[in-house]
Amino acid sequence: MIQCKTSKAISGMGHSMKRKEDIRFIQGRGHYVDDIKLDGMLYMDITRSPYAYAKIKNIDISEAMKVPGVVAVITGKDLEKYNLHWMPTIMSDTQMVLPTDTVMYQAQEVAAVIATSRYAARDGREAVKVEYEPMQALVDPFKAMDPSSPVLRTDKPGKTDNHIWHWEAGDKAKTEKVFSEAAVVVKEQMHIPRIHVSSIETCGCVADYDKINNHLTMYMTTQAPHVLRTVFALVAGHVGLTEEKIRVVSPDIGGGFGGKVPVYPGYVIAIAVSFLVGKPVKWIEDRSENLQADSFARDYHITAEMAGTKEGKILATRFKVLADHGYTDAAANPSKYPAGLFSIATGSYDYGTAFVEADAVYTNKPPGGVAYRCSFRVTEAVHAIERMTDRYALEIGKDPAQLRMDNFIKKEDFPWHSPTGWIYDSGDYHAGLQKAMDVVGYADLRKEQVEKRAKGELMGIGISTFTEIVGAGPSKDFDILGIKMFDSAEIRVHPTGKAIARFGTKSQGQGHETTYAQIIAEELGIPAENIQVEEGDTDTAPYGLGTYASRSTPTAGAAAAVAARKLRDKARKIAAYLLEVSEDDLEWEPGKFFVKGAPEKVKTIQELVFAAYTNFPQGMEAGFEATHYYDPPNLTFPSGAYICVVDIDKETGGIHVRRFVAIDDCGHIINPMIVQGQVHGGLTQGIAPAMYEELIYDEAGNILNGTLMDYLVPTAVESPKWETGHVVTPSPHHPIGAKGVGESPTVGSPPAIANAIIDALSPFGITHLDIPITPFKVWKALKEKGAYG
Ligand code: MCN
Ligand code: CUN
Repeated sequence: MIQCKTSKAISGMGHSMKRKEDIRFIQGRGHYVDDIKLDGMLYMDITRSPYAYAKIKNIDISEAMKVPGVVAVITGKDLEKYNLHWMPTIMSDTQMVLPTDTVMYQAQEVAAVIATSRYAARDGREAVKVEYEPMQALVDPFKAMDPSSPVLRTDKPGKTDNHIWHWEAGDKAKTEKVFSEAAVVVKEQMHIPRIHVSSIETCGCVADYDKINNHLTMYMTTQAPHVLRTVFALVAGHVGLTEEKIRVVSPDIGGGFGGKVPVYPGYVIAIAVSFLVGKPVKWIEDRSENLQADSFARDYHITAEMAGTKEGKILATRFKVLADHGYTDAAANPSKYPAGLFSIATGSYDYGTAFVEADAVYTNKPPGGVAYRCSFRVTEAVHAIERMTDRYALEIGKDPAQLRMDNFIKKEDFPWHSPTGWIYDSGDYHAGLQKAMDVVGYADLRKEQVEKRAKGELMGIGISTFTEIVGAGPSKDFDILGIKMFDSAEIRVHPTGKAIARFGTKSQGQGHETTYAQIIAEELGIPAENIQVEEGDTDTAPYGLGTYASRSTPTAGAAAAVAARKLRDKARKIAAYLLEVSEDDLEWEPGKFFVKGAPEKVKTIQELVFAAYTNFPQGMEAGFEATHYYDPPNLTFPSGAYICVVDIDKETGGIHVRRFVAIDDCGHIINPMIVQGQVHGGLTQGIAPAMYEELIYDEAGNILNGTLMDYLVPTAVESPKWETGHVVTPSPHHPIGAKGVGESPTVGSPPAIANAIIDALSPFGITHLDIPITPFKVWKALKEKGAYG
């Protein structure tokens, strides 16, 4: 199905080339931030709050300063002198770097201990004595919205409630009218739980300020090095650290998953300390700090409604969201989209009207919201629409696969204008679902289910046919703090025909060193093996917005193709000159130009590149380099059809995922093996929130599962055998027809699993359960419905 135009030696698009980066990774030779060791480097550790909400009465650093090796203890009061105790968030809110008087969530940073070794810093951290006056924490977002609740953000002058923002999309009046007239209306209240990425590498940095040259090198775990350089310059410009004096280097990253997009206080403190003491400062989080204090994901409370006919035609949807943002809005959204791309919640279905609204609220929890392969909240949107589609099918007694087939947007109706304002680029939803049904053997499974039900056995089949939206820009709509969302590629081909290419994105494990090389190989015919890809150093890479929201292929991948085509145009000119023909007489085949009808008159790309340095036409610019900043005309809309089969043990509620078939459509595929890896990992990160993961807080705001002993990350043991496949609908506006894929499986799979479990339980009148659906939740629901007599 996947067509390769290039030979294996060139390894352009469609080849399952082995990952170039794995040569170092599998030998333990990756170079991560904690591998960086600089002369005179100091170590930082952070004292954190045991309370979710408390006044700080006093911080006594005297004992900590006595710990051998401790050189300084920094508090909010110290930073206040430099006006560095607060910083802006991506959503134009404010966040404490270190508090001066109040802590707002458990595990919040309170003081930083700087020492000559990591051990001394840790001992010092334990010796910092903080006197707190605990206050009643506000943990429940609904309670926090109540006007009678105390105002949490007393630092904001004039703030009289805990409401952050209201946002809406779609047509409210029209939607209400359709709902009031519809024959069938279904409604569920759902919570998409607060979860946390558990990348193998935690966050950290080495801040290296060189006093003599007034220059900061910031080695750090960031998915967006250039944006952070600009943010640091905006924050520290007033002390003389202007943007040309800052270099951000993001070395190898051991998983990002969105958790390495935000600016964490630890980074800023490390910079401040290095600036003040003139020595490099290393800060590396431990596992519990990462889980308890870093950017969380999701935490959306959704009232979801669907209106339709008795026969199964969807007419309208209505979604009302309460978003628990913690104590500040530090979600890593594009600036104009406070609820991310949640308004894609109309899904893959063709109906006229929808209304989506969201309100965000402050609570005494850590900030975040956008992470964990979410495509800016598409995970929440897809869960809502796919759960409701099944809910509606159940209500009218129609097969959920048939209901979907009857409501899908047809492939000839693309580009399709959604009722909430998106223009879907392409898709073939019928083909995707049909393929998934064929692979899983849908009709036979339904027969088996009938037989099992007759015997009192619980078996469920769940479907999710989702539409994703990835690739931010276009820059006319998408920006981060005003910086427009494009991305970039710079290709430099050396005289011997080998190349280096640099990008504004930053791989955290996605395999960019391989796939970007393959894109360039496809366009120029230079073997991918001979194309060195570099990312993550702001001194060398062209400016870009970074890697998240599955945007690297849609933006920087496109930039690579366009830049390579500029070079091919130059190669054509040189070929015409060398072969003494007109450019029109030349034909291109990956790796060479030849004269039409005379294939023996040929110049290889390597010969043409060499000529660009040695023998080019008079007046032509020397060299073989091109740069492109790509601003996508639209987002790309990957899609998927997932089917999950579960067997449930009625007595214990134990859930066994028997089959999971995932048919993805990410347009043209660059590297099938890498895409399969992305899908396997993404599906595992889908089963995680569906069945295992949730950050739980008690009423006082204490996190109840703040270690990996209690927070259940699925392993290979819990993962079913993923059965994957593809449908290919190229993106019509992307230079190589590719769509992003990195997040699709995480976005699309949780509702397939939830739908399967609820399908199994539906004979007992169970219509919805919130994820994570645990054996206890299943058992409890069955008990409440009288399943145990
Ligand atoms: N690809 C391809 N053909 C396509 C689409 C993509 O071969 N049609 C390849 C790409 O070339 C790239 C990989 O698949 O090597 C993912 O590409 P893309 O979908 O563009 O996503 P990004 O590279 O922008 O990665 C971001 C995405 C996000 S947002 C999260 S979160 C996530 C994910 O990737 N975090 C990851 N996958 C991850 N995988 C690993 N190993 N580690 C993470 O932190
Ligand atoms: Cu929402 S997680 Mo990824 O966009 O880095």
